[in-house]
Amino acid sequence: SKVKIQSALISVFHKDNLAPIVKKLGALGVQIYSTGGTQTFIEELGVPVTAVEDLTSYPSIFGGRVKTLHPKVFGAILHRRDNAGDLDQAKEFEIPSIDLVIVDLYPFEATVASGAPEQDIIEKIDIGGISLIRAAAKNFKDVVIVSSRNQYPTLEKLLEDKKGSTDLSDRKAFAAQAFDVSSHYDTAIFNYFNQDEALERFKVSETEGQTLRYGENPHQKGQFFGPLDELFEKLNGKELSYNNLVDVDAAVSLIEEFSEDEKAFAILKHTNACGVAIGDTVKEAYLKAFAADTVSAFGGVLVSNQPIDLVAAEELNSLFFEVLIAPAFDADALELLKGKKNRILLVKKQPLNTTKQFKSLLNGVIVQDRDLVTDQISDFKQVTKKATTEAENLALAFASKICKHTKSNTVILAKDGQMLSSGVGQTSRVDALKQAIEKAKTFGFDLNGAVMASDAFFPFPDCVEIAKGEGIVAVIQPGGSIKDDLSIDYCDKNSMAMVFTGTRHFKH
Ligand code: 93A
Repeated sequence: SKVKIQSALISVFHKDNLAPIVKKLGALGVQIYSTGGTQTFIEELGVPVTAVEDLTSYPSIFGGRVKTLHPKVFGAILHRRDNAGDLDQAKEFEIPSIDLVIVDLYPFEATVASGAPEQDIIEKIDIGGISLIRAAAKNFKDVVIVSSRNQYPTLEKLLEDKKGSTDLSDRKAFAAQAFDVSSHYDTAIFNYFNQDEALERFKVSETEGQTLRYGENPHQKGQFFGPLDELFEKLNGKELSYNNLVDVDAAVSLIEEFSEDEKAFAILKHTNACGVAIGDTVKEAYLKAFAADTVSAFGGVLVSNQPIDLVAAEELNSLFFEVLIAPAFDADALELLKGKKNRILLVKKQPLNTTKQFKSLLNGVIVQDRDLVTDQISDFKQVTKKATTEAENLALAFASKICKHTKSNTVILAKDGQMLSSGVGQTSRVDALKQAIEKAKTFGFDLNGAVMASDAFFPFPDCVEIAKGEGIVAVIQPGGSIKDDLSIDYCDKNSMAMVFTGTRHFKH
């Protein structure tokens, strides 16, 4: 079952890294057939090559759509070398043998990703190349199929080690990869054609949506469906991107937790707050929010529930941020902030009054009620011997509001009206707490007298133990673990106070 490569068909879109292989084949005396651009490339290397047109006695037609699609080419690949009937027919129709096929397909996926128009994308559906791959892989008993540039190093080594001879196991391994390449290629084409159907499933049409510059990443297309103009007036800045919209939603949802008599300010990155504070003025609230994480704030989405005045704007102006949302901007503040033309300034005109949330997953959608529960001090259930003080209650209620809008698992550390730090999106509650402690220290906070909020119950007493070690005095959590008692006992023995809310605020 050894096959000595005596002839090859090479048809590749990308010519890079092909030269060493062509030279090796040339040196081994392999007869090379090739298509248009590849043929020119091989000729330029000074290696003898036969045009596939000379084999088929047919030119490349229809703008290259039909180049290799011909019985002489496919017969040369597909006839069974150990079948007398096949060999007779090959002779009768003057069909040679091709023992090696090297193909690099038209770059369909890259063309889709580039945002090219439909006609260009359709032209990049490779027909001849994919057929050559399938044919050669089917006949792996007699033919070697190299179906991607990634396989050049393997082929090179084979040519070197075995001097053009191949074993059945080599050819079968190449065939397996060939079907991997062809199935991946066809899946990409299917996905492209299935886009409309996917939209239909969600009852939206691409023409109705607002086209975004791109989706979450530049290679993803994106659209927004919704009444953006009803919610916001844009006073300045570039167009809102997909990620901006996601962050603006998170920012607005968080700030709506605060009543108008609390001057609140929040800074968000990737939907999580890296700073939240209430202050006597907007400027003070901003500075307290910024202090919690002066590094993450760079490029953030900022939000306040107060009009932005000039003194606040003067502070804000020195920060590079993407978006600032507020109920109003004083004229002088606006003029200053408009100094940077990309900076997005949004006036929030009305509350988010939807009560439902949608998320696409598993080819479907899940719908749920929005989490509209804000933990109220009047509902706190004191579970420890030591009761929380009034000041602690305010800090706990404040921290709990942030918890609710932060990716799970989360732990928020706060003091007075300032978030000191957060642990965000961790796979364990202990990790969330450890991250929060580490961050608070990085930004120079003393956790003595601080409070801790957790979005879900403590399954073990480890969190309160660690918190105690840092000087945390009061804790808010929903409660409901079968081991609640362990956390409560620990607090009782260590003069910590804890309240239960009965409401979990997971955010996945
Ligand atoms: O348009 S095609 O589907 N029709 C064909 O018959 C055909 N044969 C090879 N595209 C075809 N190819 C592809 O042409 C190969 O897969 C390769 O990507 C490309 C190489 O063209 P050239 O050698 O002219 O640069």
